[in-house]
Amino acid sequence: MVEPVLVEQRGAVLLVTLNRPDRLNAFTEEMHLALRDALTVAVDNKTVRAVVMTGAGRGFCAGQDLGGRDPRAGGAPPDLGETLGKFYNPLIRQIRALPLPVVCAVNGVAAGAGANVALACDVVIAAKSAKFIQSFAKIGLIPDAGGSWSLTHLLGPARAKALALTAEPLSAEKAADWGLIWRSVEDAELMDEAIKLAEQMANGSAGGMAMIKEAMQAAETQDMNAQLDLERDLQARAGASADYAEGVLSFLEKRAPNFAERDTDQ
Ligand code: T3D
Repeated sequence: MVEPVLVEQRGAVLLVTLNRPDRLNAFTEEMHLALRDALTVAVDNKTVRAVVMTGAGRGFCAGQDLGGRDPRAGGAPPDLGETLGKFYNPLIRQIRALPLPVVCAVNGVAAGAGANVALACDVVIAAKSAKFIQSFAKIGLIPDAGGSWSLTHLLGPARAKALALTAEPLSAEKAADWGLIWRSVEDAELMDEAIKLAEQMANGSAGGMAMIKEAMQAAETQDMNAQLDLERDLQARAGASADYAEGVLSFLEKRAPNFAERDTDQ
């Protein structure tokens, strides 16, 4: 059987590849479960300090596999609320709760829920040939997998609504110009750049990275007062850590820091 998700550890980076290239890596139940397992491995294996997610073949992910949604098969319409509740929502929550940086290397078209899974990752880097498409309007659906939230927060309502209502493809370069993603790079450089970024973060303090992610995500919804309190609490924890002492010492001694291994609670 062909594995729907490939997992390879490269040093401290876990490379997770959606692997249904003939369907542009569209999601099936099996692929959801395999991806869930891969991300669980990333948390459980303390030698992993960053994740890179990408797609096999010419696409990143075309969202839900519509082959399994053929109305000609007859019967009652599928309960899409159930699919979201069982698979997409837990996936988006899992990515955001991961105490590790997740880099998404968007290697080609990212459509429907595929686009929004990419946008849920911490740092999104895309090949210049890649496109982001909120395909939902073409089939009578609404942006899911967190898309209505991510687009609105990252772009503001004007651009978010237009992308959702028109389903117009957004090029990687424009996505970067608009602040939807971190940056776009030449196709041939994508994986090297994504791995380099992940290694850079993997070489940082694991506890620090987890707390940065927590703080930045909290800022998406909290007001300034609440955020100031959170910064105080997280910084108190960070300041008491061995990694902070090592970071300062390495600066003073003009050498690279040697940060601790990931704790069992990270
Ligand atoms: O549970 C639920 O259903 C709720 C959750 C919903 C979440 C969603 O994601 S709904 C949105 C689903 N996705 C889409 O509507 C996108 C459908 N795909 C496309 O519009 C186009 O394929 C693309 C714009 C993504 C790419 O176009 P293009 O011209 O580069 O490629 P293509 O020729 O259309 O696709 C290549 C093959 O992949 C093709 O198969 P073939 O003809 O070679 O045998 C195509 O049918 C297949 N494919 C692409 N997307 C899907 C797919 N097969 C199944 N499901 C897909 N989503």
